[in-house]
Amino acid sequence: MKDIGILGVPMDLGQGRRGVDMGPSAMRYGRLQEVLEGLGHRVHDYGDVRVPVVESLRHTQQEPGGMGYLEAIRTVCLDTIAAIDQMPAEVFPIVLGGDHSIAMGSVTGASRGERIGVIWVDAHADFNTPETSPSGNIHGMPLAHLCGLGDPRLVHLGRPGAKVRPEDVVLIGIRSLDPGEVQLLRERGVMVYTMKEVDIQGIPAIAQQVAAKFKGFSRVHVSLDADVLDPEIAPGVGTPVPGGLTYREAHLLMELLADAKIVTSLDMVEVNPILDIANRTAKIMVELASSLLGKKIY
Ligand code: B3U
Ligand code: MN
Ligand code: MN
Repeated sequence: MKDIGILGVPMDLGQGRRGVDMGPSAMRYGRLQEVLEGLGHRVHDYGDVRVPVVESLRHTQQEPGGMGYLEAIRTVCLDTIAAIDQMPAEVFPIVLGGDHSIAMGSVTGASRGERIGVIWVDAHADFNTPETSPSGNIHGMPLAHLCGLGDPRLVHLGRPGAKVRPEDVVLIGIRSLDPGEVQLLRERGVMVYTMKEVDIQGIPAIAQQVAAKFKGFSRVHVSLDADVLDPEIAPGVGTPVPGGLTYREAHLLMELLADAKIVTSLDMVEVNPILDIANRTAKIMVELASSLLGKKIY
C-alpha cells in the first residue's frame, strides 16, 4: 500500500494545440483516484497548479508554444515543485499534464534534491534545446533542460544546475527525433530504446535492463507521454506518430516496472481530450497507472 498524491498541471503553453490543458480533468473523469484506491492505496488529490489562460498571454508573442511563454512556463514549473514539496516525503506523486513541459517541475519536485533516475516513455525524446528545436515548442525540450542543456532560465529552475544526469535517463518508445537531438543524445550518452529496439528485443528484455540500471536508486521517475502509444489506441494527443506501443506492450512495461519495485513517481502527460474519441486516451492512461501501481489479475 502506498500513499499517492495526485497533482494536476493543466499546462498548454509548451505547444500550439489547444485542449491539452483538459488532460487532468479527463484522467480524473476516467476515475484515476477510485481505480488506485481499489488497489488498496491511500490517495489524496492536491488539486491543480494554477496555469495562466493562453489568451491572457497572447500579447507576449504570435506563435503559441514558443519561447515567448518561457516565463509563464517557468512559473508553473516552480509552483509544481512547491506543490510536490507540500506532499510528505514518502508520498508517491502522480502529476497530470498538461503538455510535457511540466516535467521540468515534476521531475525536479519528485527528486527532492536527490539523485533521480528517469524513465521517459515517449514517441519523442524531448531533448531539443532552443538552438536545435525546429518547432520552437518548449514541450519538445524538457528532458534536455533537466539534463542541464539549453536556456539557463529553465536549466536553473528551482535550484541551480542540472537536475538529472544524462546517464541516469532511459528513453523508451522513441520513433521521432530531430537531427540536433540525435547529436545531443549521443554526445551525452543517453540510453535510447527506439521502437526498433522494442521490436527486436521486446519489452521484457528492455524492462529487465532498466530495472538493473536503476537497482539501488532511491528515486526513479516515470514520465509517460500518451503519444508513446499507437495513435490507433490513443488518438487524443497533439503530435501522433504511427507505429507506437501496443496496448499490451505498454501494460507489460508498466507491470514489469511494478514488479521491479523501483518507481517512486509518475507523470502522465499530453492527453488532449479535444482530439480524443470518447475519452479513450485518458482511460488508457488511468489503466496504465494502475498497472504501474501494482494491479494484479491473478
Ligand atoms: N521534436 C519535435 C516534435 C515533438 C516533440 N515533442 C512533441 N513533439 N510532442 C519538437 O517540436 O521538438
Ligand atoms: Mn513528450
Ligand atoms: Mn511525445
